Amino acid sequence: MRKTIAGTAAVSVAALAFGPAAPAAADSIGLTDPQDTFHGSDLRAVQVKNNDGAVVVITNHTNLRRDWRSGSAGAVYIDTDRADHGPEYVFVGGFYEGTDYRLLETEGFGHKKWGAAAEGYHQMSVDYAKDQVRMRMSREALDNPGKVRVAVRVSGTRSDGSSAGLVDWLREPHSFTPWVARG
Ligand SMILES: [Ca+2]
Ligand SMILES: [Ca+2]
Repeated sequence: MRKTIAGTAAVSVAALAFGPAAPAAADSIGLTDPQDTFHGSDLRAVQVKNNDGAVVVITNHTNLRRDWRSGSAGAVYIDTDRADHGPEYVFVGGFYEGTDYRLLETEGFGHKKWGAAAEGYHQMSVDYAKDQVRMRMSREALDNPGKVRVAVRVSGTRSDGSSAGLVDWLREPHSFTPWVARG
């Protein structure tokens, strides 16, 4: 399956325009993901912004629904420390109406590795018209990271209640985006 890295192209153009003074790495990156299923949770794109005030992760989907029966949910694993193997945080949330979200510390992938709640501002919002989920974390909540990268897993439930085949990772399971430098 073909993947594109929109952020890389944008940075190359910026580097040409501004010469050696331009930053070596992007402070935001966008990756697309193919349509793997027709379920509303299906992941189509991920954007990561490593801003001065906050880290923002925006995911786009096929057709998000308010209905709880969609079962749509996501886990964004955040790697903030190269020296410590795997992700240090996970932002988990339901994408249907009435669900909650949490930012947790984690020792790796999978809910058995999830730990205590992270301390600091974080917020999630779902835009059903845009099929978009926006997760925002303060730098303090992530222990003031430099570069960050994320791995994204979404899932859903079929109308018959089963969820077989409805897990969709950005690229491959447990694979991270490139590192995104602090802006
Ligand atoms: Ca997909
Ligand atoms: Ca790490």
